[in-house]
Amino acid sequence: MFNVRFAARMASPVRILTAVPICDGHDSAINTINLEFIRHGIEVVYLGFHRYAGDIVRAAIQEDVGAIGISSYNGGHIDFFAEVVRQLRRQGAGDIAVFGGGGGTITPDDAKIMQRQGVDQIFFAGTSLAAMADYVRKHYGKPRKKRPAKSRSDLVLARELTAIEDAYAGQGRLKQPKSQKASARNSKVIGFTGPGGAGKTTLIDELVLRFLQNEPQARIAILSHDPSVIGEGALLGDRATMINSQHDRVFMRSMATRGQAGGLSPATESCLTRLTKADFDYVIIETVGTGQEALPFRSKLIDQTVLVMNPDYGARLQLQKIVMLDVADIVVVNKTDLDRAKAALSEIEHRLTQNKRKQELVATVAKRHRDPGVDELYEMITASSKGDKK
Ligand code: B12
Repeated sequence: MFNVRFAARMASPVRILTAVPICDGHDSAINTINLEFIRHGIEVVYLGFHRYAGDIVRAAIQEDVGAIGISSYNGGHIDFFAEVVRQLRRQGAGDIAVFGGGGGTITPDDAKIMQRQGVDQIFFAGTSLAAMADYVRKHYGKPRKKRPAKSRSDLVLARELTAIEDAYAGQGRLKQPKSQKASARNSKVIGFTGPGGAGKTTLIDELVLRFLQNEPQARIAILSHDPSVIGEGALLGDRATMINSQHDRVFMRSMATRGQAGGLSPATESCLTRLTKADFDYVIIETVGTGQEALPFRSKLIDQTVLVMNPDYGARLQLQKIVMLDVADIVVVNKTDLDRAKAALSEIEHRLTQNKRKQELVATVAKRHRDPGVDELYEMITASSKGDKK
């Protein structure tokens, strides 16, 4: 199913996480720097601006990055960077380096204090983008050591997912831990796909909020995909949209497609297998924005598929060409606050009747808090999970 022969020729890119601290909206510097890192073959998980130290540390652990790059202009850099270092160490992830910059707001004297507190490197105004990218590639791309088995479960799981991705990149052997083979499958798996810009990530984030609120013990895993060319960098930016999913009961992993067409990565199936053996009640997979021909969910592990569409798909005839409309269990028309929504819903409903199988259609406005359409979608997903969970 996966193009392993092709995948075996690529190498795992250097992987870092970048973010802007709480009470700081200066994101234009980090946006520019992210692009430069990507151009230099680095995979960048971008968490966004106005982020708590705890959110940054949780994300860095789950994403198993080599380093965290923080761009700080709000004047609180000495305490904030130190807090990130402290939390990493407290959680057994002191091997993740912390670096960053903030133009003239971080003075050389501040940087000395920060380095004494465990920060690896501060870049000052005037440093070239290429010099920073070179530094990252040189210092944060070393192969990471296995975490001791007694470490926190997120730490161990995150590194196992890295081992799986590395194996597909031809950098290691894929060894299934014994406990994995023995344990039964625990999770319901839901696959989300649809064209870019339909609002998949926002919709998933709103659904996660409902899982967290209605199921106080539930744990959720998200495997989120962004496109990348084989052996090159990628911007893994879905976390920047995820607000509710910054939560201790949510384990999120951003994956680059690393050259594979169709919406998923060569390593997705194996990572999914691993996640379904962990203690998650739900595993959500989000594909990259897909085209008309995409049928990304062929895995037997996926229990339910959701196609998320935008009402602006063009002429009615276009619907005949979208193959996911034939196979999706649930079709969501998101952004139904747009003018064309009523017509789109009626056209899609008509299109689905041709399939002569049970498919649900739901209208949502995911960007709206407490949207009744998202409530309905949540009910559809959880209603079937009660009987279908394997
Ligand atoms: C652009 C800008 C804005 C834009 C921000 C747009 C955006 N979306 O980012 C706007 C106009 C919105 C803005 C608003 C404000 N700003 Co302003 N802003 C700036 C400005 C002019 C440039 C910052 C910048 O983007 N630099 C571009 C980067 C690429 O270059 P650099 O800063 O030199 O950084 C180098 C390195 O440090 C490194 N680097 C930086 N980050 C990172 C991260 C990593 C991982 C790495 C590896 C390297 C790295 O990259 C560069 C290499 O050469 C600075 C002044 C200045 N000249 O620095 C003020 C400045 C940061 N702003 C300031 C202030 C006060 C504000 C406001 C509070 C103003 C107000 N009262 O409303 C608001 C707050 C907004 C908010 N929500 O947080 C102050 C901060 C003072 C302080 N902390 O003590 C500054 C210093 C201006 C000043 N002299 O007073 N701002």
